[in-house]
Amino acid sequence: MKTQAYYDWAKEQYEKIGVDTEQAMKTLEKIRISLHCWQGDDVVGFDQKGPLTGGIQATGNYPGRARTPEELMKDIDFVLSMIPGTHKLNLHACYAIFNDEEYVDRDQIEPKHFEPWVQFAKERGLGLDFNPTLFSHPMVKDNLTLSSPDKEVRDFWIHHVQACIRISEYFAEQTGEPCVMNIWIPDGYKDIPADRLAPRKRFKESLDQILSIPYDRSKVLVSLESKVFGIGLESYTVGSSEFTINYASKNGILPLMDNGHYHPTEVVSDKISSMLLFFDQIALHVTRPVRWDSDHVVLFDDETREIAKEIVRNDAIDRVKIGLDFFDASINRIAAWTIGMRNMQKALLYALLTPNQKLANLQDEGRLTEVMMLQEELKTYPFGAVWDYFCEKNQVPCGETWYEQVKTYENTVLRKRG
Ligand code: RNT
Ligand code: ZN
Repeated sequence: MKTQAYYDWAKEQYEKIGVDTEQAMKTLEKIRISLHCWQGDDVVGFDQKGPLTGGIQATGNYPGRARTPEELMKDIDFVLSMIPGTHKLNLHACYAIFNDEEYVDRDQIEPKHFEPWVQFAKERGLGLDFNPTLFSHPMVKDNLTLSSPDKEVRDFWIHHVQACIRISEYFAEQTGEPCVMNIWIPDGYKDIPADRLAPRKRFKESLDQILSIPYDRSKVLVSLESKVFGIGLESYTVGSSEFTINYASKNGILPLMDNGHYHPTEVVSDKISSMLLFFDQIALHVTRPVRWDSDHVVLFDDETREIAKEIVRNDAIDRVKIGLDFFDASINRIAAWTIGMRNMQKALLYALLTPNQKLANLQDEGRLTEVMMLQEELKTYPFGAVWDYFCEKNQVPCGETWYEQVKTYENTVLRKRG
């Protein structure tokens, strides 16, 4: 068989440089990536009808946006059928599922409002991650939530995030796997603020109050995501990088780095090693910023590969919680999800097929010409043959063959949606 023959040859090539392709695939099979539910419906959710706010934007109006939980679940199922391995599903609080009579506001949500998602996850062996939704809601006043000067606003959101901790704990209990619960707030100012300290102080106090409720820290891994700016929030964000790293470090929670949330020439790949020296566990949102925090689909590009290398060669696969965070409404959403997820896996496989120890030794011996030479030669190694074999082994489509199925799905399912 073609794939097998190519693989056998590729295996030999990698063996010559001391790389065990079998071991690489075994390791990759176990890496669970958190698939973000929000690519399927342009971050709208089911608990409100308003626009997406909070300084984030999904652009495009490609047909087929999932409008109901049933549609979103059907789409996710289809995506999962094209992705090797078993993963985690990342939900946002705004994806609560209400029967008409039982609608409650975000400060009142309970595990029961996510019961269909828990069933969905359990039936498929998926883990669950969670996010409080502090945007697209009337209680976001003047672009502020947990840092608002208005106590009523702060309290509403404190109760929301506390409710989310209880839901996350329920997810962990039901799935038997820890739930990463990521807090991101949109809070900030469009123009130069008069006071940078007070909002951050209020945010800090809100977080203290949130984390003061009892919960099992081995089940709920609370993370805090930083950001440098948002649309309409260009001059100042309350949850800056320094704020979140310091807060996470002092309070035993995880810092979360989104690679769209830094200045344009700053790269998350260079930050991971430093963070690993000071935190047991860290979390990532892998995305692709094009000129700004645009949340384009993740590609098999230099930075994604470099991020993957940092996770793999620092022996940090169990310590780095990988989640995807992009939302492109301008192309087929199923394809967007599939491309991004497969690319994250390809990047990890690429890292696993790198003779990392050999390269590190060359660096330590000062043989930097060889480091460059080998890193460049590796780029044309038969990586694709191993990836195809991995897909075949995991009974998912090889190469571009999956796209035919997506086209059929688009014609028979997506284009029928209003
Ligand atoms: C926004 C953050 C945040 C969101 C999701 C929907 O800039 O990246 O993670 O994208 O929570
Ligand atoms: Zn993010």
